[in-house]
Amino acid sequence: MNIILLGPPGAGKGTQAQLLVQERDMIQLSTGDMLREAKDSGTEMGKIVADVMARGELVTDEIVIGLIREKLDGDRKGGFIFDGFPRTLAQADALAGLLAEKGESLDAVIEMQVDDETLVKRIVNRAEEARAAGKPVRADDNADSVRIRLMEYYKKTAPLIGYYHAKGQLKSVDGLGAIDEVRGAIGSLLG
Ligand code: B4P
Repeated sequence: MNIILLGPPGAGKGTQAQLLVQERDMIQLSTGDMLREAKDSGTEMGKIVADVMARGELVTDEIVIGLIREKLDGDRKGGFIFDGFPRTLAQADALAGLLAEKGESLDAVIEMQVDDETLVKRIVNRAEEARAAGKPVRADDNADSVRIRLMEYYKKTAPLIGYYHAKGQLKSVDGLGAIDEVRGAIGSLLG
């Protein structure tokens, strides 16, 4: 099974992807995690993406598609969870091509619906919790970056909802409940 978790920043894509990994032995492909890893390891690519991410903007399609292409060559176990990818129509087209090359297809695109006020609260809360625990705070978890992340989402990523709806692959869940409730809703959709 290959699925996409689609939704605005802070919708809980990463949170639910990790639960699916535990329950279904799937492989989580989080472009956000891959980019943060590149940034922390100080590679050339990491230097290029660090400022873009801190501002809350999207990294170029070329870089992100390259990262996903490499991972699709690896182990697939119970299938892939695309977490935070695709985020543009160009990325969605690229993913369809990459999967077709491997004789694979998408089983579902799960759109996680959460209102803007809750998203901002969750992200600010994550920053506060990290600070209180003496842990590093994500460079993009601040009010200015969150505003830009939301603008980027509505401009570039939200059109994917119509794109996948037209293909008959879109399923939506209410992402407002507690983590366990959202997990249950996704589980029911996937069967
Ligand atoms: P991501 O790492 O994908 O981060 P995100 O969208 O902000 O988070 P997510 O929805 O996974 O929320 P999470 O579970 O963490 O992207 C970061 C940046 O990387 C982007 O802005 C961009 O610059 C770049 N990037 C990534 N992919 C890209 C792509 N394909 N193309 C271009 N650029 C790309 O949850 C957030 C918080 O809410 C957590 O604290 C969590 O504990 C909490 N939470 C989750 N579910 C909850 C629930 N049900 N109730 C209460 N709290 C909940």
